Amino acid sequence: MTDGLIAHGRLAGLDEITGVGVDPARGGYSRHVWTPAEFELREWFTARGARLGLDVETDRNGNLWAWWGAPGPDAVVTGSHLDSVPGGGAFDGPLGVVSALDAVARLQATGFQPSRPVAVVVFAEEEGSRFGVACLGSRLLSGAITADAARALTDADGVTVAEAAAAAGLAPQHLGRDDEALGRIGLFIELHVEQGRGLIDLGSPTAVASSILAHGRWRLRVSGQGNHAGATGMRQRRDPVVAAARAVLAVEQAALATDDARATVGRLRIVPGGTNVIASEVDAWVDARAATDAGTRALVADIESRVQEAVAGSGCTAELVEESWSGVVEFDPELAARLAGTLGGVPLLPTGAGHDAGVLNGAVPTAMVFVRNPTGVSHSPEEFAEADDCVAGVEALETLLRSVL
Ligand code: HGY
Ligand code: MN
Ligand code: MN
Ligand code: MN
Repeated sequence: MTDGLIAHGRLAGLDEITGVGVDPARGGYSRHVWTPAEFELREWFTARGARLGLDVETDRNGNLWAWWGAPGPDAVVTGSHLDSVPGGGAFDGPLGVVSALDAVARLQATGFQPSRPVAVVVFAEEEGSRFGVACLGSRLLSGAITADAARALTDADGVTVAEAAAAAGLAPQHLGRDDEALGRIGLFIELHVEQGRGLIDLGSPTAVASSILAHGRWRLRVSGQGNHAGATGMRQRRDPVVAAARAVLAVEQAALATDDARATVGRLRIVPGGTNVIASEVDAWVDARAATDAGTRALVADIESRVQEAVAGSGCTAELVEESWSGVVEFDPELAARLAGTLGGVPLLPTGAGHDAGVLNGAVPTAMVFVRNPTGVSHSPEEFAEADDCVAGVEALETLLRSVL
């Protein structure tokens, strides 16, 4: 039964937001927390929830909760996020939110009466694209980041989380661990588009998550001497862009030398950034991931020493500072196996991508469902999921909700 689920060849909910946050310069979507595009998505979510008779509330950390029935303890919560990376795809985040709403709609359409409270959740700033720390909303909710640390984070324009939260109508002094909201979650199930090739290789439209790589973000600051591009001879320079280029190669070499490790520099900031100006400073952000916490720490230590070696003799200095950390996540194997069994024996699949479900895993029972991505590409406009697979995801979520409600 796909009635009403599909519009223009994709899930109707995704179709409704297809024009929101389009980024013509980068391609894809840029939907960053508490920006006009993201506010529009929040309004869309509230209206769509209202169409299903759900009461939508915003918690003190800016996460949205759409309640089917009265909010209460031991709730079954499902959902994901609506924000994106810069120039991201249409599915990472929104697929889980739309599928959750569709699964609730299908339960309602059959007259199903849940035995426990049900909520669809939208977590704020999952990508950390504006303030640098991924899963900020779920970290604040669960206390995985302190309120003080979160309030002080800044965006590229120097706006703090405290300022942006206040502008969004939140009380910045009330950001932080939310025992009331956390205490209501009896089970959280996040559906997400798969971000690699796992389900292509397995030949399955869906899977249940088994684990997430350890990962974190570090800021590498390379400092040199700003100067004139024409008046400064090549041997008189302390050019941090050249030193940073060598440092980026060192990051790659460290990851290549570690089994199953990944290290990425996807963002650079050159100060002051003029064509005829030798820069004074470069920030390069390093995303590093590996199979274990110790392996990831060792990878970062190796990156640090290779970077120092790479910049030695350049007249520049380099400093690596941790901005966020997520330890390896092992989802409850019994719960994962039970849910996979409920879905008729779908595979269990590890992932290298971080999720709010990973942050919440230590605090509440948590599971994830992945939907096949035929491109194997994510954090890019090429990210995709076939309509049939999206419907299979909604059906899987509906089946899981029925089995626990
Ligand atoms: O960066 C990540 O792993 C995730 O997609 N937020
Ligand atoms: Mn993502
Ligand atoms: Mn995501
Ligand atoms: Mn001049």
